[in-house]
Order: sequence, then C-alpha cells, then structure tokens
Amino acid sequence: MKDLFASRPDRITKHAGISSKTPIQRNHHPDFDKLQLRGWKSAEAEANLPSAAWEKEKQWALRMGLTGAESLTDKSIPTFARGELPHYAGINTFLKAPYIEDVTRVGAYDAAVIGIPFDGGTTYRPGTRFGPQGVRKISALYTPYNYEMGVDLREQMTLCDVGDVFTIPANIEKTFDQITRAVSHVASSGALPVMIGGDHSIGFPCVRGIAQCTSKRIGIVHFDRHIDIQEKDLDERMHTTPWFHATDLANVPAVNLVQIGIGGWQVPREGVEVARERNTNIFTMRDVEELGLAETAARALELAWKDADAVYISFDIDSVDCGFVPGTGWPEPGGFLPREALELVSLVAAEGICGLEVVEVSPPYDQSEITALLATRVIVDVLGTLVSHGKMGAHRSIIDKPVSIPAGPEVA
Ligand SMILES: [Mn+2]
Repeated sequence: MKDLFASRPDRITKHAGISSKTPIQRNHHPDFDKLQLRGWKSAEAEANLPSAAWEKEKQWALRMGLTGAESLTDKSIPTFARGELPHYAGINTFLKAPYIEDVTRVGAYDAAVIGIPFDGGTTYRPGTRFGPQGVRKISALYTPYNYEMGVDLREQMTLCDVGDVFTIPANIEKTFDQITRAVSHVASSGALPVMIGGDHSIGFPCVRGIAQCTSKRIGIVHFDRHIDIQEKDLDERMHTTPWFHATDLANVPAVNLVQIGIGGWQVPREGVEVARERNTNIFTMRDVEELGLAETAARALELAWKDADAVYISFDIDSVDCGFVPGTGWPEPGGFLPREALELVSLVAAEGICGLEVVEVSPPYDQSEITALLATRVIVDVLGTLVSHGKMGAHRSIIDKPVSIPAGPEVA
C-alpha cells in the first residue's frame, strides 16, 4: 500500500506547544488522498450493504410490540421494546438474537450461541457460571454492523441463542456429558456452535461434541496464558486439563493443537510435561511479539490445519492482560492488548472454523462489565470475519456423522 505520508517534510517547529515567532508552515500534501484511507473506504462500502433484514425487524417489532404513541415522529418505534432497540431495554439474548426455545429448530440458523454456565472446574476464583448471562447482558451494547469490516451480521447471516446447557454444578462428569450432547446437537444441525463459558474445563466436552459428529480431523487454536493440558488437577478433570482429554480423542491429534500466549507464573509443570510428550505447538507472548501478529497467525494456521479438515478456536479471556480483564478466574499480567487479541483471533478465523468457545469470564469479579465486553467482541469479531471471508457455513462440510438426540413427547 502506498505510504500516505511519504512526502511529509520534517516539522519545522522545534518545541511542540510553544509558540514561535516563525509562523508554522502548513505543508500542502499533493500525494495525500483521503480516498486511500481505510476510514473512507469503509464509509463507501457501507452503501453496498443490504438493509432488508433491518426493515423486516422494524416491521416485526410493530407487529409484536404494537405501534407507538401518536406523539412519536418515528413511526417505526413500537410501544413495547422489541428487537435491537433501545440498547438499554429488553430481555437479553446474545446480540438480541432470537431465543430458540425449541432447540430442534436450531438448524435454521447459520450460527447458534450456547451458554455453558459452569464453574465446577475452577481452581481459584469461581463465578464463571454467570459468564453467559454477563456476556449476553453487555452484548446488548452492540449493533450488528462493524464499520471497519464492512459487515452487517443481521443482513449477512442468521444467528440465534439457544440459551444455556443444563449443567450439574456438583458433578463435572455429568456436566461434561450434558455439554457434549448439547454441542453435538447444534453441530449436527448445521449451525455453527458458539459457546460462552463457563470455566475452561468445558473445552474438552465442547470439542468432543463436534468431534463425534465427524470422521474428519480437527485442529485447535487455543489462546491462553495457561497451558491447560495436564491430566488431572485436584484429583479431577478441572479447567487446567481440557486439552489432555481433547487430544486423546481419535480425530483431535495433539500435533494440531496450537497454544498462543502461554507464559507467566501460573503454568503448572505437570502440563508442560504433557505438552512436551504430545508435541503440541506453543507460542509465548514473546514469540508473538517477535514474530508479529500476521506471522504468528500464519504459522498457527499452518500448524493447526496440517492434515486437518477443520479448526476449532478456544479463547480464554485471561490471554489478555489482566488489566483489561479483571473478571476472570486466574488473572495474569503480561498478556495481549485487546486489539492484538482481536486481530489475532480474526486472522485465525479467516480460514474458517468448526466452533468457537470463549471461556473464563467471571462477572462477580468484573469491573464495569469490561471483561464480558471483550468476550462479546471476540465473538462478534469472529462472526464478522467468517462473514467477510465467505467462511460462514463452511464447517457444515465436515459433519458426516450427525447425531440424533430424542426430544420428549409432545405436550398438549
Ligand atoms: Mn487461562
């Protein structure tokens, strides 16, 4: 890309902010063209986005919520708040997506958000059982449109919220079985499973749910400060263990596990030993710094996709510097800046994914909902990236062993 500022001469003011007798020269930049800025291109791109789904939503809101008071000028405003607006109102699903009470209908959507309220795998601060509701609540802040990506999720894909998995707080193994069953149902339907944790123990049953619907090989890109690959912790399969058990699955080999951001003083040596034995791929934060984001993503994709047919993203919110994510179970300084994390996860998602989980958001420890807000961003940025790269729906091709879970009898 052309350097917009290449022709800029040295500034003539020696002391910024101090007035000089010499008048400041304002140089004319003949090569500067605002039309070259991404900022302007994005503004132009918006004109090409459709708005049919938004028009339909407004009509639907009037039908569901009744027409508004006569004193209102905007006749699209209903009496009862329905749909996106206003952002402070409503019963929140993720991004105000339709709540699918009847989960047998989930296959009608491109992607489905699944809440997994479980913190029984936590080994320090609990509270992630409130993660799904925390993320849903602050997700109401967002519109479905992203200026820089030039995408409008409402217009270009369909999203639903299936609500939460019925977890069993006092039993990790029963909870894992419930999670696997839920995720396998969604994956089999053709909707992209998007999980909101919950602590990181859910990584294993989530991947198991997708893996059992396919004969294909799955790679994992795991963003974390922690290695999470020891066999047991405190005598159980806790949130420090998901990748040991996931990479025991026949079609989820450890050589396709890519772990990005690992480091600091909270990495148990038991896990390091397993990572070494199983030959996983580990990028520390320093590796990321030295390689740069684009090169890190390129290498991560190469490793995760090597002889694999799909890639799953596991995003632990604690991979971000704890100054930005106070509401998490094991806060650790020195992680990603938010925009680094968002850029990296988008670069990885651009090749397509078979599932996404965002874990370890603990609203009771959060401040001003900033941790939950960043988790929301990870999800919408991944969805936006899938849309803008034409990868939404690409995961369907690997589902060759769909499961069928019986529903209860009809209720009169
Ligand atoms: Mn972690």
